[in-house]
Amino acid sequence: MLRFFDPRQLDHAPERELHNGTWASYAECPARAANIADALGDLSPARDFGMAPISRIHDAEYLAFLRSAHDDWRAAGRDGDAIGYTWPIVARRRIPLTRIDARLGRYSFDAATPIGPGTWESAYWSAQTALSGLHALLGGAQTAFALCRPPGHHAGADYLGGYCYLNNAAIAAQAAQDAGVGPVAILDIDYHHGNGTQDIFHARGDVFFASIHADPATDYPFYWGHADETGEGEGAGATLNIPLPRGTRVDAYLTALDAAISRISEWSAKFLVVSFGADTFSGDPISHFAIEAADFARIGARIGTTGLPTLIVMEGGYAVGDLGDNVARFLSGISG
Ligand code: Q9C
Ligand code: ZN
Repeated sequence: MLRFFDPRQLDHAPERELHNGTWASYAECPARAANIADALGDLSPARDFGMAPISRIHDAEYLAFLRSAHDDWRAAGRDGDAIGYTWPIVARRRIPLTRIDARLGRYSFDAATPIGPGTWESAYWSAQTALSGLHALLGGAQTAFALCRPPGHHAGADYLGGYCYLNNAAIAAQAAQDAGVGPVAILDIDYHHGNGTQDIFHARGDVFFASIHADPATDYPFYWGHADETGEGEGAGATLNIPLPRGTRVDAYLTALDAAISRISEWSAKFLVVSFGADTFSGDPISHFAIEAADFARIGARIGTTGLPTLIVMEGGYAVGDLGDNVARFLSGISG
């Protein structure tokens, strides 16, 4: 299977995050991608498809904010990574936001997602890596793996959060749709609900979004991912959420996966984007499912049975030493 990666994705290296009320070292670290890259080997570099496909998903003002946020932070006399502290939940008005702190709040939904000097560059190349995987599929490949980092599925059209800045899977899905290979379905199997992807496509009937994730009653991102979120307007019925309890093991997981896959084929998808998080792993330090290393091959194999051209986009997974092995098992399962 062709696999894509750009070393500029390693420039993003936040020092710390606010975790359960205390500062912790940043879980979404460059070593994650390095571990996967080492395990897979033979990575193709990303090509530069420019800003146009990113602008198909993200709001222009958000992109301008993200690009300059760290410079603006420095200009305000701050050190370290930029992070917000005030969120406009009761006042999302269109007013000039002169302070960088105001913009950080306006364009984010959590305090887990700092912006450092290398963040834009890494997020940009992470998106280009996803687009490079798509390009291989448009050229006739059956599957491709995009080693995206930072991840993307928590980022919405105009907000960052959950270690995510640009929604790589959504950008690639839109580009696939624009290239005429759709209808596209996105299957999100990260431990956490893909709220950004869901928001982007929630009112659209042309892209199906299915997610299997930890129940938001107990787990981040809390406010999205409940089973009754099924899409709205033209997108009514084109969103499927399957929340699962903490402690879920592979048998229950595969039952949920089969349900998601049959909905995707009933919907007559012609192209699949998989948002793959290895944070469903039993050894993941911030997650609570009980998927074992060998299970990843079974999960991959089920996805392979769709027979659809499939782009796999890397999302989360924080057991750094096990990541490459888990990803390799998943990909070999897909390839059969
Ligand atoms: N105590 C992805 O897997 N955690 N993002 C916030 C909780 C954020 C996970 C701190 C988890 C985000 C792509
Ligand atoms: Zn996750």
